[in-house]
Amino acid sequence: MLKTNFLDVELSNPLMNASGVHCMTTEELDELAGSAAGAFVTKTATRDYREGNPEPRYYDTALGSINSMGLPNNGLDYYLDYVIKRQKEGAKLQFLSVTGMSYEENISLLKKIQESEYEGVTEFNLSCPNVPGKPQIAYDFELTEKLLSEVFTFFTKPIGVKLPPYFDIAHFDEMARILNKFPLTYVNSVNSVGNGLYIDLDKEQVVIKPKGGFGGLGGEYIKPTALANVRAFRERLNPSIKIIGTGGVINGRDVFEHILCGADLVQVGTTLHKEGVAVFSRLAEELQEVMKEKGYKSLDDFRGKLKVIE
Ligand code: RRO
Repeated sequence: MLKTNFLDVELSNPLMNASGVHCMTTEELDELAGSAAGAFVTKTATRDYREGNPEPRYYDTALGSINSMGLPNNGLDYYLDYVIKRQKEGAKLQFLSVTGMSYEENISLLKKIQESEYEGVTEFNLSCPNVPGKPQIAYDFELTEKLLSEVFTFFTKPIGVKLPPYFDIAHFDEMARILNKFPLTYVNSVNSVGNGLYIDLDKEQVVIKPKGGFGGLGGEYIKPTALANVRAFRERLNPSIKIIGTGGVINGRDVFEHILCGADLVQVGTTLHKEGVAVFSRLAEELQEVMKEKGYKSLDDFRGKLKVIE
């Protein structure tokens, strides 16, 4: 009932982790691979190991989460070795997330992947909100176009981009116009809503240490923004570009809504962090329940079929 195809690989369901959550170490990745998730993505890797920002740097709130991890990761080689090893063991579809600390690093990371044995998907993260002094790439439209133009002179493997949320119709139009120029496998909307501020009222204090408490928001706060981005890009992107919907998935109805807006796959961040990998079987069951109630037999029966009021 929940089966779905991505790059001609049949997945048991459309659920994945969102990059950053439960995917930093091979132990965590093994747990994802052994979970009910249809696929998984690795923590965004830079060229070198990074310690990340000082702790506390992730905080669960009643309605979601705020984080300023600052790209802690074990370096590209660690994750590339992991996915290549699994590929040799027969893994069919994996997602490797990367971002560079500079323009040149972005190019060299992707060249390394291109030249490697890795045959899976690359998720190019253009939207980390938490590295002090480094603006989110995809809020700079000119830079995004220049970077992707160079990437596609040499990169021929499947690749998608992870985008930040946009909040203006003109920005949906302009980013979609740029993305439609390239043979992207998919677009993933959205990364966390950047630079929110959560306050502990008793202490009259912020809850995370980096950047004076500013951090990316996830969870319930961001579902309407995530759905708007999925819907807006589905309406604007070439049909060949798939969409991964990320943001505000707490239950099976949220997964249904992402798919109704046009998502091919749906990622879970904050709720995975709160519940662990058992979240995937719960969400799969809940999604099936919603579909049963509505009389839908497959995801294609309702994907992208959101109605508007005429
Ligand atoms: O590591 C992080 O601080 C982080 C990243 Br790279 C990202 O893309 N999104 C996010 O919320 N945190």
